Amino acid sequence: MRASAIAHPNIALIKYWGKRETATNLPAVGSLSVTLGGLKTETTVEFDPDLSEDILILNGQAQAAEQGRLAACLDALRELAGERCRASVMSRNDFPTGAGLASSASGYAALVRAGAAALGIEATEPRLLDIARIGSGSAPRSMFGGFVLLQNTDDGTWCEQILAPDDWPLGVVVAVTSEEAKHVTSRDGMERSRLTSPYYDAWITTHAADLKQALKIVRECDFPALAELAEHNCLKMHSVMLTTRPALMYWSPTTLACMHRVAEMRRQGVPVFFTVDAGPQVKAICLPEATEEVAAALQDISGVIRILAGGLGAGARLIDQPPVHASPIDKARGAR
Ligand code: 2P0
Repeated sequence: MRASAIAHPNIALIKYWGKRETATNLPAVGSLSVTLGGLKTETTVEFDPDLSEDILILNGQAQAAEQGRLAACLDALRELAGERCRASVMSRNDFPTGAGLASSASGYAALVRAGAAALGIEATEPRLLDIARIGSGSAPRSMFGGFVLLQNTDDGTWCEQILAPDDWPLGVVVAVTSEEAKHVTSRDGMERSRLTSPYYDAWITTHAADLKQALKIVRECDFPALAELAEHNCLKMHSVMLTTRPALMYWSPTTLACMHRVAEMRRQGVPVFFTVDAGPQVKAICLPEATEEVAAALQDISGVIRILAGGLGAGARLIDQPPVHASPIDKARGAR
């Protein structure tokens, strides 16, 4: 009852911010993302009759604060499989955690993929997408590769791949401007925005048009149109964040410098646009031939700690060998 999986984080070009139901973590709006091949989470899940509680070790550290979301996800998997054993989850990210790089999306996608396999649940079981969403609203998107749509349905959500990574190859350059975990989680920030931002209703009511237009643009592989729309949607989300009380100011001065540099490059004809999530990192999306030039330009900006670059990646998948973790069970027991 053990399996390992890899998943990549994803970056939304049309963003999700706000929930229509908190108990089941249903988003208020749909979203469209790209899966990032350059960053990864590797996770081993083992169900063990000797464990008395579920345990998560992330990057070598026990994660007690994550217990609620973790147990909720694992409970849903256990219910699906008719299993009762608790599980140890050993996970590792090769990029900063909880800093606006969607580590919870890749984390819960890898957990669900590995956990389902460990319990003998088919990878095609559609309820796995809902289970991933319990862990993180953006996690179902990391179950797929390339361009991914997560849309609302009458009673839930549906997630599907729109284009495979090779259908429209793009480069993604991440400028890391801080490796600290953010002060306000996305989950808390979204709720605060819903309750206090005067722009929240406008965000919700204008969102469906953005998503519809983005789908058309992506299917036509129209880069200039995608650049304009994705930056608009990103800045609209940040307008909601900035007008939340207390304000959610996820940008640093370096974030803003990177955004200006990307805008300047586009004016000069480089096919690139920016997007920024609930954190200070800047993601520059470009045509593959511009990747090196974009990476070099952002690397030059004072305050940029490092550059992570890659292309679009595949969806969550099993790996044969568990990542190099210490014995999961021994370590988990030691951490309790
Ligand atoms: C997104 N973000 O669409 C948006 C843009 C952050 C800004 O999805 O509460 O960590 O677990 O559903 O998935 C981050 O949200 O939050 C997110 P929960 P999650 O990528």
